[in-house]
Amino acid sequence: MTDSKLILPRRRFLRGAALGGSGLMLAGCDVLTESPGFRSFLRSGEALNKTAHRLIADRAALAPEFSADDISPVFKANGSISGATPEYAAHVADKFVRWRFRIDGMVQNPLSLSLKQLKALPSREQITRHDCVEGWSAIGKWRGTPLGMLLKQAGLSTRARYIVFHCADSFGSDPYYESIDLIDAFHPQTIMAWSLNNNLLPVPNGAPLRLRVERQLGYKHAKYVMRAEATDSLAKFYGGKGGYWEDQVDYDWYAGI
Ligand SMILES: Nc1nc2c(c(=O)[nH]1)N[C@H]1C(S)=C(S)[C@@H](COP(=O)(O)O)O[C@H]1N2
Ligand SMILES: [Mo]
Repeated sequence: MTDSKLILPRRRFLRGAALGGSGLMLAGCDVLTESPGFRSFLRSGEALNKTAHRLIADRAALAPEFSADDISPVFKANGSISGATPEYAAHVADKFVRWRFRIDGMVQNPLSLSLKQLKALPSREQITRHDCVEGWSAIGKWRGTPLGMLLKQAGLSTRARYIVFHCADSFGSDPYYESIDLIDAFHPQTIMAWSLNNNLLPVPNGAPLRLRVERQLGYKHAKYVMRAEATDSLAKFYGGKGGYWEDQVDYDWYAGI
């Protein structure tokens, strides 16, 4: 139950094609369709579209959800087990009453939300399996605010392409951070989770707020998220590869499962 089989993604080639040449619009060409050359071109266009549709549908598919009986008795904590800043320690001490989650960057109305405000918004609950590259899995019940809803409320710029999550913990001098694209940001199971197994998110699992991005591996699920920043480029953040482990040890930026 706790140790389900870990499936590592190796779909790099297909992923690269996912949002590529899908834009062929072939309509109303009665004369052209009579030429054999054009007909074979059309067929290849249709094939391309089919592949592209399948890949886009793949990114939109839901991760499996489980039942209450499947929940792991203990949800292991991994990586950092607390934030590292003095501010974070102060937030723990006063139970996060003065803490705010900021959404800024390429948005029209930056948001600053207390935990109470987040909890008052519509939320989604999901029982999902977390798969860590280190070879363990655990099933937990998460509740949180859909990220897409927050981004709509913030008036995400049409130029934004990624959401960067800034965390309160660090390894050495480098803070943990992660990023996802807008397909994942607006995926229905992508939530800013404030609850695990019916309790407020415990400190070891990322209190007060963490990302759940269920179609990707564990390291993408940023804990201790203080701020989400909309951006058009990942190059300007830290090592430029979109995440702490991506910068440090070349983990895939897209860690799809
Ligand atoms: N801020 C932050 N987020 C993080 C990590 C971390 O060290 N710091 N570790 C990642 C890894 S590798 C995993 S597997 C999960 C672990 O989440 P858990 O502690 O709730 O099990 O968080 C991810 N998010
Ligand atoms: Mo992990």
